Amino acid sequence: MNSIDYSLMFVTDDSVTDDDAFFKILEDSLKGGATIIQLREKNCDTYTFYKRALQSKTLCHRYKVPFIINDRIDIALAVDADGVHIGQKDLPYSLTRKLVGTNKIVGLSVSDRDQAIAAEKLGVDYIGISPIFNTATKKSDLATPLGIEGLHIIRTLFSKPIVCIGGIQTNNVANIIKNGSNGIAVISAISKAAFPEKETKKLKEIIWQTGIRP
Ligand code: TZP
Ligand code: MG
Repeated sequence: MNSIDYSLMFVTDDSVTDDDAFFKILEDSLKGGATIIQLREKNCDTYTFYKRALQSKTLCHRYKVPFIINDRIDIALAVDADGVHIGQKDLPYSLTRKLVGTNKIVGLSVSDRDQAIAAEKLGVDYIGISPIFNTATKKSDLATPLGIEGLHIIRTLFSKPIVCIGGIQTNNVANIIKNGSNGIAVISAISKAAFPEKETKKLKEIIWQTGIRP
């Protein structure tokens, strides 16, 4: 999929179990200018995931924002999402691509240089540097943070868009963008903000000021 704006990805917060609160935050992020949405659910049953995916996709498309699904290719196919984001322990990229077809976005998390080299060879649409900084949001299976130094190295190895995730807030966005990332992916910066729409606008303004102009 071409010409996707990866500059501000909001990854939904699965700790928000109340649907009204969940969709209010999602819509606030869209009003604030999130450029792509990733639905991430680690704990709910398939039916609940599917229902959230359907409603989220409708909302995202109302704002003309692409909508992708974390991990679950079956759910992405079921709701005809715009793509999927997979990790190193999900179905392999080649199989994922075969299942979703050539017109969907497929992003892959990478946690070290070898994974970035492999992602370049595979031709994934974008990579998520995971994590760039430490975070309390993802408690299990979190690799060592790559930091700005790791971002520098990976930038030389991967030619397509890079999105960093983990511990990103308004105070460290500019540094990430200046050092070669094409965007940021955040959960708590938006979902835990007192005013998610306002916070999204702040993040967007910093990204804009730092130089990403889609
Ligand atoms: N993958 C790596 S870090 C992370 C995920 C899903 C959590 C990011 O959450 P936050 O709140 O933006 O640090
Ligand atoms: Mg995964």
